Amino acid sequence: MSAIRFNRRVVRYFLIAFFVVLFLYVLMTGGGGNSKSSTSAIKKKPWMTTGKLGNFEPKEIIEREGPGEGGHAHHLKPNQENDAAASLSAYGMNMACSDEISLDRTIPDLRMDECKYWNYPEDLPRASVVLVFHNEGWSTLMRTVHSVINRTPPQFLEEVLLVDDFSDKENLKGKLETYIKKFNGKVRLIRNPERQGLIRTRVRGAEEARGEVVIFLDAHCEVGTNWIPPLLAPIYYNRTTMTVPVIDGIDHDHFEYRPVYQAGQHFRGIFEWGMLYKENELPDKEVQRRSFNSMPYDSPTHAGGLFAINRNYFLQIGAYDPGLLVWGGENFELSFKIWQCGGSIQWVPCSRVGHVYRSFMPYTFGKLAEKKKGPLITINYKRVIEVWFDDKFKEYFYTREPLARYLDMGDISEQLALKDRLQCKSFQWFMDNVAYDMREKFPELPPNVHWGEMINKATKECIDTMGHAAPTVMGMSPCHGWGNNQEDISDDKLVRLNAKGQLGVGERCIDADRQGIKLVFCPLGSVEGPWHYDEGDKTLMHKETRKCVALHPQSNNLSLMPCDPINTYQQWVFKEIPSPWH
Ligand code: UD2
Ligand code: MN
Repeated sequence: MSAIRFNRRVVRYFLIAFFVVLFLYVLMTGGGGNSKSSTSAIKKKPWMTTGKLGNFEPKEIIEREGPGEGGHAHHLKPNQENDAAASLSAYGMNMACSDEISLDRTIPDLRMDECKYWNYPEDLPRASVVLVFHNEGWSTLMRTVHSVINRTPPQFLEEVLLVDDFSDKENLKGKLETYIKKFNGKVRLIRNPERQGLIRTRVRGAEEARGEVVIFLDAHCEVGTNWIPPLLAPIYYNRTTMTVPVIDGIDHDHFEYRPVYQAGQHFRGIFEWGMLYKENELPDKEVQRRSFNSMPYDSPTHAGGLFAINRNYFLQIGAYDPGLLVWGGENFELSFKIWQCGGSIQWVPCSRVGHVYRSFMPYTFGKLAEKKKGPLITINYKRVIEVWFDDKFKEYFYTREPLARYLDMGDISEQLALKDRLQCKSFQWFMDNVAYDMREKFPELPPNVHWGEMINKATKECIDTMGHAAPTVMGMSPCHGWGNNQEDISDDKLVRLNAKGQLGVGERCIDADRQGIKLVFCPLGSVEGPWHYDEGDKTLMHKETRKCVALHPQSNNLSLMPCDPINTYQQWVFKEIPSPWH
């Protein structure tokens, strides 16, 4: 009996010891427990072989002669000026010029030198490159496709998926179907039966894609040397990481390919409180976190157009809010959602993609916009902030865009339920841990003391930017001038005076110098302003010079004059603008 019991005890001790050792082994090799990347231990991290080219670097550098080759500017002949002007106004880019440049043109390798020596695992996930388009020009669309086919190792490219958002241009119909046959199935085309806008069209692209990863690009891009392995690698280690290439600029007039940032300088995506996309230099903390300056780094937001994400993860987190319409704000929705719900966004310096920034938006928002009262992009912003911001931060948005309070954003209960279900963190957490560098540039906003039109007592006219961009002098015009431009509610006459004496119009500020009263860039990182408004006298005094804003009766010009509180040309009243969208 006792011998058997003794043996059992030995076996039991042996088993316990065995499991303890096994547990420690698993713990030490990182094979378990870490929910972020449960298999990271067996996945080899990218490795640097200084002096020896990385495993996916092209073996030879291709050089070609011809218009636009090497990413050089291509200038048309003087007798082509009409074609150039016509295409510029139809597409927001000079298609006449683009049409003369090869679809296979070469572009310069603008990566940091270090990038050439990184090696990546051979078993990275395969990607569907998804291009959504609405009435894009043929040659810029196809140059995007060609550049992807030419510069992506085939083993990583599942397909290029073209998603036509109900274009009506003739050459995007049958001709396109015929043309893509030459890619032997690598390029696939699907079409929306109705205009859906870029946001919903991208979601459809993700749903239809066959790759493990989807990479979205605008339909007027050119991908750079060895662009794909560095984008795929972070996702391979962690499926909740979304990656973003560094975007270079392609000139919309002559198609020169050039960097947007100075060599070796890193920026990351943030935003200002009116939800305009902004960038900030990479904070020291992030620089120091990495052993090489060419390594990916965390970014709070992204510009929107170009990124890679695990397809299932994207769909699991609800892709984009289906209530967002056509264009704008989706980049913030995805950024906040990813960070607040446990994922991350990394910008990847070794992956570069060029994008044609258009001179203006050549398309309208179609039927989807007609159903809406008010500016559609601001409605999108309102949805995004109402879902993802904490109450305190929502106020900053409404301080910066007072008219947004009146907008009907539709039903957001599904989005709030999703946020709950995914147990997402607060916006305060996001600001403290991810976008902690934002307050350097865009500090929290003090409330408006007044907002609306700023009316002169003598002439009953209103102060106005006159449609000019800063820096410019402010002018005067008849009041009630808002609402001409439905796309943009930061109206030229919508002025805000904050509790610290800052006078704002949209994202700009009003200041004064010898030349007059001016619209200027607001000082970065400050909400303090130069003004003191006297509630009794209705004068607006420039604190530094102690002079007052005065309207000149003859010229109708604005300038600083010695204060004269009984002079009605120096008296100003603010009148809130009632909802323009009943
Ligand atoms: C930026 C983004 C863009 C998108 C947008 C905000 C970059 C480089 N670009 O504007 O990707 O995030 O901000 O929403 O970050 N399109 C459609 N249907 C439409 C309208 C557009 O399919 O109804 C396509 C269009 O053909 C293009 C893509 O969507 O391929 C992006 O549109 P864009 O190039 O006009 O946007 P962009 O670069 O001004
Ligand atoms: Mn674009």
